[in-house]
Amino acid sequence: MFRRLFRGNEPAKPQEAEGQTPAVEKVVSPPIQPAAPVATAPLVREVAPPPVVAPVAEPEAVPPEITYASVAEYDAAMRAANPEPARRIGGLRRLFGGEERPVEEIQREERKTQQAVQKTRAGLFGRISEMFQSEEPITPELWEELEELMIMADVGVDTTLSVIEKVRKRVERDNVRSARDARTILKKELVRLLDADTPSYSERSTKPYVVLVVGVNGAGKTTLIAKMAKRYKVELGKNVLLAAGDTFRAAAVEQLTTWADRVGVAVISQGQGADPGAVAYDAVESTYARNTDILIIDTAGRLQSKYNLMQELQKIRNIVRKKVEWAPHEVLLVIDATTGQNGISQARAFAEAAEVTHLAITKLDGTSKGGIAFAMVQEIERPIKYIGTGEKLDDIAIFDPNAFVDALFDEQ
Ligand SMILES: Nc1nc2c(ncn2[C@@H]2O[C@H](COP(=O)(O)OP(=O)(O)OP(=O)(O)O)[C@@H](O)[C@H]2O)c(=O)[nH]1
Ligand SMILES: [Mg+2]
Repeated sequence: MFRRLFRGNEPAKPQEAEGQTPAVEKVVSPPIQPAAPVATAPLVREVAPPPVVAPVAEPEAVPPEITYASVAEYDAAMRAANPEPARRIGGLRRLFGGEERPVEEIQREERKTQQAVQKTRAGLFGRISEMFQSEEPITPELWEELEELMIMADVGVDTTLSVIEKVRKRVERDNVRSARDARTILKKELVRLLDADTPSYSERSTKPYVVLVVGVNGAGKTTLIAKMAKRYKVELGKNVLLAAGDTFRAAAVEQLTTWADRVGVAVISQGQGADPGAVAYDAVESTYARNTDILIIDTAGRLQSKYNLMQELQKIRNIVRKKVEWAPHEVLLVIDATTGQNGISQARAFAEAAEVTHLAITKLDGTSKGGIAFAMVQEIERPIKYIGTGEKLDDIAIFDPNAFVDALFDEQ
């Protein structure tokens, strides 16, 4: 935030624009606080450009003329000056993590969502959508059939019953006659099911933003990490670092490294059998030297017992938090949509072991039972952040409840 002092000589570097301390300073002395202000000179800056003494001496004593080039820059400086507390958000259509996203990005992801739920739409939800297009009056059979289809689509019995109950009540209260007129009410209730609160930090301005990825083996964690890395790097222009915290499975490190090479991001690893905590430590340490914006930590899906799992995830968490305030900012629980209701108890075990903040549902492209998304949010009480829409690097979409329900009902 003292960048203004240096103005005119040197354009703000990107990391400074984000309100971050320059990399060099971080490498040398992450734990050291800047020395007390030298009350003297307003002319702190060296004559020569090299930043030898630079950041230590520039504080508040100097004229408060703010020369930010733009509002965005000012915002970034303010954010840096006031590290943001955990925020709770939920249900905002165009916002995720409190951040607005470009319209093209949203549209692109809505198309991917459409594709991902193709099978679900062609099957169970397509049938529901058809039923609720009819101009015929609502009958008790309509509700029965809806119940059956939703349960078949993996929405889960309890969730299905409670949704139908709510829709029925609204329909009665508002004196809705035809199934077609009840369609909007049903869709609204379904969107509401996908709404859950979570502590949330800005992935665009928190640095480093640390993501811990957990979930049962084979759920699609490593693949999702590669997809996320690409999105962060290409779409958000972030400097991404991966940590190979799955030291349990033989080929896990190679798999992550291969993906990382393809995306063009760095990996911190120590090989199979290493202590995942040590890998996490190394990784967080090197975020300073590498000027990392986003650190994503892979973890093992398979551990001998829930106790081990809990120990291991807790350990990684503590190590990360010691180095970076509020980290991990995101604990992403990856769930394979094709495992259906069986996946729920596994997901629950992970949610208990790690303090999960968001869900990712993978392989939605491979199931006609996309209703699992509703069941998972209800069960884990966390929002879905990503969906996996295929096996390729670009097969990822930021989840949007409205877009998802629209896609299930074949509406855009
Ligand atoms: N169709 C489809 N396949 C996916 C998707 N995500 C992952 N896969 C596939 O699922 C398989 C397992 O993915 P991984 O990323 O290795 O899963 P993991 O959770 O890291 O597994 P472990 O490392 O064993 O714990 C791979 O064959 C992936 O290609 C998806 O969104 N759609
Ligand atoms: Mg893996």
